[in-house]
Amino acid sequence: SSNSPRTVSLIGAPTDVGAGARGASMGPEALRVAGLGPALQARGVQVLDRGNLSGPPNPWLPPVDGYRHLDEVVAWNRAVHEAVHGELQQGRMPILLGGDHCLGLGSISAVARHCRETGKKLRVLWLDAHADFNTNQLTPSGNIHGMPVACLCGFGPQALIEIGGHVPAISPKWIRQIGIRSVDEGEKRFVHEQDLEVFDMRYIDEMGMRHTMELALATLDANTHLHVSFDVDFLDPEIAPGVGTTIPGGPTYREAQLCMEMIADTGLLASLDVMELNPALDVRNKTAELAVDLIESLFGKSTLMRK
Ligand code: 6HN
Ligand code: MN
Ligand code: MN
Ligand code: MN
Repeated sequence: SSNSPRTVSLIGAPTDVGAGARGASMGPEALRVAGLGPALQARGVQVLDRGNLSGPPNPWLPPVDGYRHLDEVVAWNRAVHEAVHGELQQGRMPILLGGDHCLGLGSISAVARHCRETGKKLRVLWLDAHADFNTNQLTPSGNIHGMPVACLCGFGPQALIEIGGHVPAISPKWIRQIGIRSVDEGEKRFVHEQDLEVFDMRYIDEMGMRHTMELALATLDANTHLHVSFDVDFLDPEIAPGVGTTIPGGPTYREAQLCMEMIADTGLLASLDVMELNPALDVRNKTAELAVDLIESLFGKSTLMRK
């Protein structure tokens, strides 16, 4: 059983303004070339490809006040926010094709706004090697793709945190982070201080992906809007080299499949981000193909029929 919408909308956001490496701007097209649309159609959902959003080019400048390209990041996030919110309002499931992960702010603030408007409870699964919980004071890079979770929780520049019209957009209590294995020194303290629920790689090593997902999905109910923000660098770089910030020691192919399958089993997935895919660093589009394979599992593909 599922209360997820039967129509999904693909929204491309071809930019890397929030990243430290160029190339995530080519992510949306690589996912299309890898067959995302037909793969979703084969899962029995109707697919609308809304094409790509547009926004300012990447000026490739150093950070100012601890933020790189803040104006450009704001412009792209506004466009993402409006597009994602529009699709939700039409009763469709938005799938944001990144683009770097700074755009998770625009996407999730739109989902949060929709949940406020409809009385839904929001849960965010953040699948990532990184916590993305930096501020301009804590960041080692100034790259805003390392800050979207903090911005969503109200810690960030005014122009970014107020995009959804409600500050903070979400509570740290609504987030479950999975696969984390690279957190900067100051960021670590802040994650602890804000009491983020993090299932890091040590937790997954010790308890297994099954138990991890059981806990991460434990407080869902029929009124929950489940959002998945999938940073492709969540995956082990041995299987997913096509990302800008590879960190060794991530989930294997089987662990990632189980993660996606257990999310699918909830029947509650209602919006998705697929972020940080970087075709300039990929090998014959194999990371994009892997992402599509995992998204098929997220939409219920399994080897045998399950009851
Ligand atoms: N991502 N923590 C590092 C930074 O620069 O803040 C890396 C962030 C990576 C962000 O992969 O979405
Ligand atoms: Mn990320
Ligand atoms: Mn990451
Ligand atoms: Mn258990």
